[in-house]
Amino acid sequence: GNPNHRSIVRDPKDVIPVPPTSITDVDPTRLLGYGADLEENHPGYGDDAYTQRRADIGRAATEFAIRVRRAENEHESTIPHIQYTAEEDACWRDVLQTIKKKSQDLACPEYNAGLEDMLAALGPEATTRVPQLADVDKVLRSSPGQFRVRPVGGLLHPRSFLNALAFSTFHSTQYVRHPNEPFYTPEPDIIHELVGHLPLLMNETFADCVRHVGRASLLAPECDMWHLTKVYWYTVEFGVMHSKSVDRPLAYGAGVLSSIAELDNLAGALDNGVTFLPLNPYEPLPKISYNDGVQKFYVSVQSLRDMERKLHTFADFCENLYGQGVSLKTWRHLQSLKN
Ligand code: NLE
Ligand code: FE2
Repeated sequence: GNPNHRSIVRDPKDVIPVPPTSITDVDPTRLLGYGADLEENHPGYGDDAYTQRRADIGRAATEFAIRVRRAENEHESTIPHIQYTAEEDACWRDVLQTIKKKSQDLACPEYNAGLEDMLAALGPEATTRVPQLADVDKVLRSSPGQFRVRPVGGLLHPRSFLNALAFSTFHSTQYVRHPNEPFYTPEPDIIHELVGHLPLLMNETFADCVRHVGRASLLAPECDMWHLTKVYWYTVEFGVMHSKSVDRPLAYGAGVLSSIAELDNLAGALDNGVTFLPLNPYEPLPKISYNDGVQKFYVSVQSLRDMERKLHTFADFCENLYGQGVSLKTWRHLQSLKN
């Protein structure tokens, strides 16, 4: 018989789910990552007051999500208002100051423009006090990127997180990182969202890239979810841009932009022999490790346009494949049998 026949038998994890048809279908309550007690590698581990504060702010986001889903009417004015403490404001001020300086040389120009526009739209208070997510949401909605934010209590389940991107919705945490380690935190916090993600989401081309990743995930079978999470991770979180006209890589990924330690790592990357891989979303990507310090390699694109073209084609490809009931994993397997 044909030896290829056996390999076509479907894994149950290949099954295509019922996709959400609007943002209301996307569940923001399934959290991954740090639990109620944090873990040993978290700077807030063992600090009961910090752990409590983080949990309280996170719970407000989850309660918001439940209210909204019940009402089926999501409005920006209902995003919880957080009364940030003087210590939290100081942490924001210090990180923002340092990143504004470093990003001049280390971030892509579209990021620097986005950060400036976002801060200008928020007003002078934004540089001294942690901006409210509700205010940032208004600014983003009326920017060329047309994104909106939804509060979330922590690291969201990949399917919910990626699906929401297809509906131009970015889930954002609201608690602030631990004050003892302002330069690097292992999980998303509001500084990471505000300084890392939201400035570039004002840019239409970048916002399109993010929507493409979301679109690729809508019909994805379970067995491809982790791969798509990696596509997101190595672009939107940790991607760098290496254009032919600039002699060094510039950050556009939020995890690099929101962390002074990551920016310094990127600054020394060329001298330290750090590897750069060109973006190829079709092939397996390296294992994600994000809570053990700075990146050991970066995935690069030439420009936002270059990335937009690649991710657009990739999302079309995924939609088509999934529409036929085939996973990327199975597709790769069939390709390898042909060769
Ligand atoms: N390491 C980043 C920072 O310190 O801002 C956060 C990464 C979240 C995935
Ligand atoms: Fe992030």
